[in-house]
Amino acid sequence: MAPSFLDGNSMFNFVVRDGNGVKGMVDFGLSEVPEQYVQPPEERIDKLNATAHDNPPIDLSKLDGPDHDQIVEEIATAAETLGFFQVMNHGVPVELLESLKDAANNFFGQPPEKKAVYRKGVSPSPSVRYGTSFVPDKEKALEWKDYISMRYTTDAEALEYWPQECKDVALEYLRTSIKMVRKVLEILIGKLGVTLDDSKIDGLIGLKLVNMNFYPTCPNPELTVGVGRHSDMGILTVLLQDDIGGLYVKMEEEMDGKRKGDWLEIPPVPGALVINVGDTLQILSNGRYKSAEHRVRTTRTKSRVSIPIFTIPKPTERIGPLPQVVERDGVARYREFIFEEYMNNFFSNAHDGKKSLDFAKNIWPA
Ligand SMILES: O=C(O)CCC(=O)C(=O)O
Repeated sequence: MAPSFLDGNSMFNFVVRDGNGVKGMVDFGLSEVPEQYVQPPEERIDKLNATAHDNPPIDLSKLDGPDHDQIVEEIATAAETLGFFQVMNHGVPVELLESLKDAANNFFGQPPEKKAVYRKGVSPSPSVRYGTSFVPDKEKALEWKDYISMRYTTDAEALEYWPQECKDVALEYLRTSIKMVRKVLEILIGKLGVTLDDSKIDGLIGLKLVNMNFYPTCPNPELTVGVGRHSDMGILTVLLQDDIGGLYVKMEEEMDGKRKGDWLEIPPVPGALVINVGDTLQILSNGRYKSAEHRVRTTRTKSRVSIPIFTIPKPTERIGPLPQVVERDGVARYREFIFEEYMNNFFSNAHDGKKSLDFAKNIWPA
């Protein structure tokens, strides 16, 4: 028998606690979204009022040729302005990108009980978590999204515990992407006039999460969000999106005739990957690189998948603006902290734009 989605408690229990996810609810056939998914007007996404970000992907293969310096400039400029850019010839095989989207669709296409085994508290490993929305217990309106999150520790652990439907491709995606992340990070740190040794870089991207997001079809896309406004907490995020579209980034500054506060859509480009700056890189650079506020809309007719890799510091890492940058800037815009504190704060609050960065703001800059 179909549960009552009109009753808030039974809907919440069915979707969140029992692990049926938004997909489980949609599969029963819904003509309108439950009230708990209706966003306040200021959070709704006006599809007709957004412009596409039409910059072509940056060709990373040119880093090895005569255009090296120009490509470095393009990467740094994108990180300093929008905090988002797309890349091609990134070293992740294009066939793997297709297999990843298939694997995500296969995983979420399974019956709810197959996914629910990975819920928090019952998952066979603390590094694998299936869930829905971001922090459902704290959100005023829920996000129209289910996800599986896989934290990398070792290959052996991943092969033992990550879901069968996606573990091989997810591991290969991580292996190939991480080389590119290192390269891009070294370029960005280098543009700050700083050199970090390998062990420091290892610490800054020591925690890696491969997530798969599934956005089921939605009867009221104009009232809901797939993911609410937020920035990512780590260093750099790599994102594979399918061809549905719906990822929007907020302009931090006026640029190329677009106004501060405007939302730009990052259009799907076959074979390309999206890269974005996270809060920690903004902090390390003392504010020069911008962690990008972004959000995702839902769609009426087709479900969407996206597959981000979040590169994040080790929880024990001491984070703060790089001393050489502070010396040059004459001011430290952020304070120092142990990364675990930042992470705990991030995961205990609902998405709220770039508010996560307030945790690190220096109240009295030196
Ligand atoms: O689905 C997307 O395009 C973005 C996903 C995202 O922002 C996230 O998982 O934090």
